[in-house]
Amino acid sequence: MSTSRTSPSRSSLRVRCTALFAGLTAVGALLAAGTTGAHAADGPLRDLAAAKGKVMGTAVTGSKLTGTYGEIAGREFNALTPGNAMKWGSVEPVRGTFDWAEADRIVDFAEAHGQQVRGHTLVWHSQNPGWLDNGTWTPAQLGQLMKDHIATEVGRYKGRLATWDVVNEPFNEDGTYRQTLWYNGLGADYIAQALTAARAADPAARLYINDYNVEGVNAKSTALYNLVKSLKERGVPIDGVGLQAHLIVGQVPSTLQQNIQRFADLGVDVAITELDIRMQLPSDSAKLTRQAADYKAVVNACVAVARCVGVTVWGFTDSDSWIPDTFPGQGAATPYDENYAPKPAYHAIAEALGGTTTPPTGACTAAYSVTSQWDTGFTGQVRIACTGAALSSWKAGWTFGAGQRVTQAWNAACSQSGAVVSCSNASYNGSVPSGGSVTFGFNGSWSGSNPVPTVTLG
Ligand code: 9MR
Repeated sequence: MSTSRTSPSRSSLRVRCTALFAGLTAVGALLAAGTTGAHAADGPLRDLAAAKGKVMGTAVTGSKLTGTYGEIAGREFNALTPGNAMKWGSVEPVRGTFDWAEADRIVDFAEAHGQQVRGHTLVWHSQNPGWLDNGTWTPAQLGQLMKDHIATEVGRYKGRLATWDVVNEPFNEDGTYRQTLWYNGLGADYIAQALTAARAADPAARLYINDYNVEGVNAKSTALYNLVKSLKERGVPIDGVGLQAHLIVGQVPSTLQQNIQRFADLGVDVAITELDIRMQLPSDSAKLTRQAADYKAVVNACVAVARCVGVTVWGFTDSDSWIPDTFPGQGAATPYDENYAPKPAYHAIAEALGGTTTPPTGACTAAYSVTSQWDTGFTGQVRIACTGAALSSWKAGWTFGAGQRVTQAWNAACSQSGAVVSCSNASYNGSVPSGGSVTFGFNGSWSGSNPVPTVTLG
């Protein structure tokens, strides 16, 4: 389970105001610009992805593959990953008693819709059956159990699955091996043994190691890198690495593309396997816009590297996401809302996959103006206005370029640290409806010059 990234993200719609009147000293001059985002007109995502030679997948729950959920899953995605249906605890809850119903349903659905299936997952420390977790096994018994499980499950779907997440989440955050049933019983070689068994069971399936918090260059991803390198050197069958990408709004690692590239340079494929980007609830248009930019950044990074085979979202609708149960107060992490309406993130994915954009349909803008100025002081104001979009709370920030300081503010709470000013709404004016506006003001000091800053709205 991916729970190590726990800090809540700050909502931060970035609305850049263009400096039309830099060096302004006159009264009433205006700076404004910015938008909540252009919408891609097109879809389905699977066609855009296919045109780029990429996979656009989603995790699914087999029992839900009817009605609107089924329509979207079939229409928009060219790959499916069973969210839970192929885990050991699902398929063999009682030793020797198998339940393939949901897994079969997903594979059948995928074949009927011309979709790949990513098998998930064979060897993991979580969601194992009780009989396995609670049993007492010699290393030999444990190794046999693992190989038999792989032979049974991979064998069942031989020739039908494109890919398997053979080993899931083998590392700790510091890059040491996670102490699991498998590691403790078999040592680190359980990974090579599992991959070898999977290759034997289905020589055509692409075999992956999959983990979370390995999206950027860090200790954990470097441990994974070193493992893949050594497996390749030893001739162990390893075809790819899965970067799960359970991310937080505003926190896409800046080294994502570089990290994808370094794995690709080892001669393996890379897939973004479980993408979701969570936020503190409630969502608002600013957070959703920032989330869209984050989705776009992730898809862009994959598109930019030839061996990145594609992106899978971990559930396509907020009504089918693991986030709210695991991170109370957080959610809205997927590209569709709970009522199956595409969110800005959906359009951002489409754009990153080469979809054409149409003019913005909604925008909130911030306009900074100096309303009066005297020898050492000035009065300024910022007007936030929305058209075709709305805000339920806001923050406006800027960096003064010439030593100005805010001395007093009204209709907002402002603080200044160095040159950086941050203002947030008062209790009574956080809401800016479509067609509405809010203005706050401040007094400031200046000397020499009083250039107009760029305002970021969030
Ligand atoms: O989405 C899965 C959720 O329904 C399960 O309750 C959870 C249990 O750990 O597993 C979720 O999927 C996980 C995936 O299999 C591996 N990476 C982390 C995912 C989120 O926990």
